[in-house]
Amino acid sequence: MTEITAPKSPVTAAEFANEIREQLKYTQGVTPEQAKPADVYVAVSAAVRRHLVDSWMKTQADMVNGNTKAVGYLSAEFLIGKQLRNALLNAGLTEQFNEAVESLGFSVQDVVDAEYEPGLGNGGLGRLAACFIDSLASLGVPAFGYGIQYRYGIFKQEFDEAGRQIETPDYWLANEEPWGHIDYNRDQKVSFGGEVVEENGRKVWKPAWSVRAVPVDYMVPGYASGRVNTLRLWAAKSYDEFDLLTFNKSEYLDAVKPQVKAENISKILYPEDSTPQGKALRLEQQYFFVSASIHDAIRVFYPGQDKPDLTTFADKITFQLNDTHPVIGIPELMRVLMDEYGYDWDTAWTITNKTFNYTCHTLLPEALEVWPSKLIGELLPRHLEIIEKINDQFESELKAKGVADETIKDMAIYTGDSVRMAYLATYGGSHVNGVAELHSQLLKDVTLKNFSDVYPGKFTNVTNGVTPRRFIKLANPRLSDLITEGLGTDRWLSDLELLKGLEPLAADDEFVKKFAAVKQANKVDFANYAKREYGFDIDPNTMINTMVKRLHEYKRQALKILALIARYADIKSGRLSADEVLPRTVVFGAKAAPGYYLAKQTIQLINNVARVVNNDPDVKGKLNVYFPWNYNVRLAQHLIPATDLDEQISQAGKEASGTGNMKFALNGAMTVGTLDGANVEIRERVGAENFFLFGMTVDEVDALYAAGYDPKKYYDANPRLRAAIDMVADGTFSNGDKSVYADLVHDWLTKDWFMTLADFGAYTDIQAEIEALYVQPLEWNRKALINVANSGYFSSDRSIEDYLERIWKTGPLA
Ligand code: 6GP
Repeated sequence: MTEITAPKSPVTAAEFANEIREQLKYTQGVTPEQAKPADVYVAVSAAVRRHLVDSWMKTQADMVNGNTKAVGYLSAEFLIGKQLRNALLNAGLTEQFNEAVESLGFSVQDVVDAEYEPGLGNGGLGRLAACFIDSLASLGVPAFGYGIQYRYGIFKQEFDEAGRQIETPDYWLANEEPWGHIDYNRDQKVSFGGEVVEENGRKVWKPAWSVRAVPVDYMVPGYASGRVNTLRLWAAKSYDEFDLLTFNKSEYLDAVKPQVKAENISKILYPEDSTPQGKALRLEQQYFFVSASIHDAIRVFYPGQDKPDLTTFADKITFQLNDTHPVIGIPELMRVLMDEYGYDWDTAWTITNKTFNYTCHTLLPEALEVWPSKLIGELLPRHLEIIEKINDQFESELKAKGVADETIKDMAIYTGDSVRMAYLATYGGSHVNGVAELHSQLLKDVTLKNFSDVYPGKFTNVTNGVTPRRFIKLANPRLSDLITEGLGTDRWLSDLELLKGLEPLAADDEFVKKFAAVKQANKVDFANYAKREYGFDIDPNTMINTMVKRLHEYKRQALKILALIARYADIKSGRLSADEVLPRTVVFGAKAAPGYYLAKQTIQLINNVARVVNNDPDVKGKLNVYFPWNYNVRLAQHLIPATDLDEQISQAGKEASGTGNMKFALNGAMTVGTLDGANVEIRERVGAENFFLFGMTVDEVDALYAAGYDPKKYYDANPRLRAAIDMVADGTFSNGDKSVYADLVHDWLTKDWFMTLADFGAYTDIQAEIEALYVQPLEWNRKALINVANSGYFSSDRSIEDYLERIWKTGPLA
């Protein structure tokens, strides 16, 4: 008997169809006959929201009235993906939806396709935030996600004829967006600029301009918890939309200037990943959402109180700073407590320190934000004063602890010229965590070493995780059914460690064959999807080998493409006869930051290698390369379940964690990877014999740097590497034009900052091992199944439980 615990809604499909009809009629004013799939999508979404609203209101009331501290997850990015399927799942309405929509004469696919994916994040950091709010709700922990409702999300990626990345705006709000509720009545005022004056011995900030922060609320339904939390994304509006006087002078554009200035703040998500962009607008954005959120929390937790007792603030809510982007919240809470509520410095500091915690998501020093003091001074003069004072206090504290003067200087939060946000976060909050064991260790040993020496107790680790609801249940229904069959229960959806129960089934050939059949069916589905969406002709009978992530040198897409070129050259030159070659389809997905030149060249190269390889009759059926543009959550949900082999090949010591690696392992892909980020923990759990490890370790990388790294040596020593690079240089992938990739080639041969060339040999060597296993489908799938069985640890539910215990010190609502 299979135990099913999935939520079930009390309504029947027929009743749900009636609810949809009502929405169509009363909200949208169309009959089912007039309706388009997009109308039905909006109607269904509104109907699902209605099913969630009671739980949502009750969760809020219990949160405010109870004694359970809430979590405020402050994040510049929430890459939430499409909402409909997830909301249906958690409301227990999936079956009713399928039937109801058909009974209204629509195809489920068309209705689901009508939803436009919000792109409110760049990559890992933003998707992690989305997984975390899902898990918080599913665990019944009261929480707010606080961020920005960008009008334009991450850019839409297209490729031009030459294979170059073209960025176009992602106007995701062009049509009705039924999930976010704009709450004009709970707005906040956020101010900027001006000066600080002394009045009656007190500092008073006289700002020069203000914007109106309007919350847009998204429900975050938990899975089988009966709880619905809130994702509150702020939109910037102007207080003076329109200047009539100017307009009447026929200066039409000038008349809307104030509106444009205000609305610019929430206009666009910075298309950055791991590198800062020193722009005033970015700091405005950060302050905008953090200030609004802090005031919002005070409003929520001390309703109707003019003089709330904010000494209890840290018992009401704990703020998690998702990387450095919201760190201006530390001086902001200090300011609010002192200037708006009259607390003294020490009291304010105690509250602030208890309220904030900081998660670092990088190891690249250049990704730790540093703001010019001048900019902060112009935009937020009072905050700069507070930061200076925090820095003074910090220095005295360090002196008292006997820290050497030189070290104190190295640790400065405020250097005179600039403010180091990671240092401010580390000192200003209670805890600092990295996102995988190795990463947290490197933070302590390298990136934030001085801080960890002085404040060892602040540092902890919470290894990332992903939500099994979206990334197994919704993305891979076949595997979900098989897991439920194998375990005899669907409880694994809220307790992913139960997957361990699948391990004995890896010895059962019949079960392994079913598992293999699931993968094969997913591959066929993906081939159809890729045909429909991109026009690709993918052969589902080849190995699907995937590398999807932001395009960054440290992630080393270059290693993959060079190895692929070497393979191509092997076949072309006859070194490998065509029948010796295991047929592979390599799929890339990646966006490059628009100003990141080498990353964009790499994209162009991948596209052109794809063009050449896919059109070469000599390798037909043996090697194919596809690069679906605009990688996003939707594509991930289709591609990950269909992947046989996943690439996690960053230079050791550079990828903080990775979360794609977890999604692939949980969906039964094998991984080829370096000892980096969470790969280390994945390998530990699934077993070294079930993971294709290659490449230098962190220590070996360091030693090679220290000894003086010369990439040219590797080029000279390895003929296959040389052949591959020469082909890039000689115009094979640029119609004979040698200039196209000259800079890329030059970088490889002279700098190669992330040691792609040094790891090339190890990477190409391990391919033989991979292919030897792949030709034994039963053994390959056995190992893939063992990966699934041992990856339950990588649920974001477990990550959240670790945060609750190690950092937030709170739990579910009673
Ligand atoms: C990313 C890290 O690069 C990735 O390794 C990690 O899995 C993810 O965060 C979630 O923790 N970092 C970013 O996206 C980023 O912008 C500043 O870091």
